[in-house]
Amino acid sequence: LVVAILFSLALAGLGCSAKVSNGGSDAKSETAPSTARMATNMPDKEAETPPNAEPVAANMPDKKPETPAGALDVAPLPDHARQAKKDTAKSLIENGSFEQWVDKAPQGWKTSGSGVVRQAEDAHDGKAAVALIKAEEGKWSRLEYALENNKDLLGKALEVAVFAKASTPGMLALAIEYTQGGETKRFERIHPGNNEWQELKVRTEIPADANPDSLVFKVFRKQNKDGDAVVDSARARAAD
Ligand SMILES: [Ca+2]
Repeated sequence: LVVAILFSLALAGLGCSAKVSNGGSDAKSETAPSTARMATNMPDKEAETPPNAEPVAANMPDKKPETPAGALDVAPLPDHARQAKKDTAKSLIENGSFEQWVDKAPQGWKTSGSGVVRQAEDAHDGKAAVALIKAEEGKWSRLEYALENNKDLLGKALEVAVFAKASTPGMLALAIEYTQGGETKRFERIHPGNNEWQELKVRTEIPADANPDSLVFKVFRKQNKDGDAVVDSARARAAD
């Protein structure tokens, strides 16, 4: 009897342990599928992410070309700010607005001959400007201002500027000229000829051994070109 009781207890013990082990394996098998579902969901989410990421990445190159254009739009602002500074600096040119006239030429200015300039009412500032008239065949019309007694400009940057309006491409130019060792150096800017007021600006380093009395601000109307050419607001200054 004792053996029978012990045997049945042992069987009961095995049954219990068998149940526990079954329960344990059931619990594991239940959690396993959900973990697997989680895992399968994860790749699905990741798969969705790249399509979303791609449009963003695709937008980036589209935006990049816009940025330089935006930068160009912004660029004039610092220029204007610098311009405001320049305007407060004293210009080396008197009567740069061409408001004062003596006989038939702007006071303080020289021309390449009589009749190559006339007073114009189409002014950029003030009430008057200078129109450069077409010269005789093969000759340029020239308006110039001598920047004399400016030894302190030697070895420094000089900046000259003028507002100009020209109706023909390649017709009107602004230049700085000086001589160095007997040789004439010229740096110029040419108006695009779109018949709109445009600032022409030339900046150059004046060599220390340049002839200090040779510095000249010049505006040229080139030969054999028809159309209108007007200049106003001439300035020259030692640049920073
Ligand atoms: Ca003027």
